[in-house]
Amino acid sequence: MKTKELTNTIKALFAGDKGLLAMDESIPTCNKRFEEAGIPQTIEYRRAYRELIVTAPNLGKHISGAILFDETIHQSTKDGILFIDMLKKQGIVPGIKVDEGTTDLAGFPGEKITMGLDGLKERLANYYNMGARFAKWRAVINISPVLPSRGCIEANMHALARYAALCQEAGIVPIVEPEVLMDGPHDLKKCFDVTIRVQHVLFDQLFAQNVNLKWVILKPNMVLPGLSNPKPASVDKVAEATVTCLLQSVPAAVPGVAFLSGGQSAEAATAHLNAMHVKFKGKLPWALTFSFARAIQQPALEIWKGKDENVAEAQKILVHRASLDNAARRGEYNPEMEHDLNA
Ligand code: 5MM
Repeated sequence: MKTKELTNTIKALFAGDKGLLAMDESIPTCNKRFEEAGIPQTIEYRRAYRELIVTAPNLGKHISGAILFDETIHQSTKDGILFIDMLKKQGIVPGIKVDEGTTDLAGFPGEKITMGLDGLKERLANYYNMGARFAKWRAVINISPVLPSRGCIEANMHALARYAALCQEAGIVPIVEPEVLMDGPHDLKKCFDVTIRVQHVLFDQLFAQNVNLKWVILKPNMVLPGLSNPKPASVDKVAEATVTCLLQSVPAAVPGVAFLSGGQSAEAATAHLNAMHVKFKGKLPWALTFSFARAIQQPALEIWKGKDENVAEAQKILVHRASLDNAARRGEYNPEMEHDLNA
């Protein structure tokens, strides 16, 4: 096993106050975001958008690793530089999403299973040769009055553990992402209960599959009330519930936790991460950072609108957003910093 390389990748990904940028939207998800922003949904617009991201000046000061999608990892800037090389130039470790999306889980109406284990060993070897040093696999868990089922949790966490074992064997650090979705009217306590249950099963499965936790990154949801719950939770309450949940389920051997944003606004995701650091400073056994997609990209995407003349401004917004998340990781974020583009 490439143990030294796995250790170096972990060190690079959690360096300083940096975090990860998830830019691994599949074609349908990227097209959906483009459609909402009035941007044409073509391969060239997707390439141009990813070029905007990887060439953003100073992105590497704030972002330690970027998760690419299969289409993106093969693409280049208009000057012919592979995105993966552009990221390396910025000092950003390239990563790759290797799951193949979700499908209905047979026997469990309303629940999903993530696909992609067939042929994964060979795909990982190819991605490693291309320069990817970490990977991501997302499992999706729904909450309803009767969900999630034990069958869904166990099947998905088993797949995550099989993926993680294959990654480590290939010299690639696995990000394991068990996402408990925000959809629904459930309250914060329900989200807490489901998230902790899912994570216990995940770590049990990782243990069963001989995955070494010192080379694993957990990408969890924050503990939040459902999107259609009329009672919002305060920033402090979310921070407290989320970290309490993690402290009760994530072994200290795990080097780092990097949150997904899950549909929160960029400001809310940053404020929640900040409150966790303020409240639990010096009390956490793992690094606690971000691996946001929408909460970093959305403001920039809305400025870009698919137009060349907006690229520089969109890049500025993108890098500023990442810098605010760095401040949150230090527990030094303040909403007033939102308006200071030089912060
Ligand atoms: C939950 O989605 C991940 C984090 O993104 P947010 O911060 O926006 O919640 C993200 O990495 C996601 O896995 C990718 O965008 C790919 O999603 P699809 O559905 O296209 O595979």
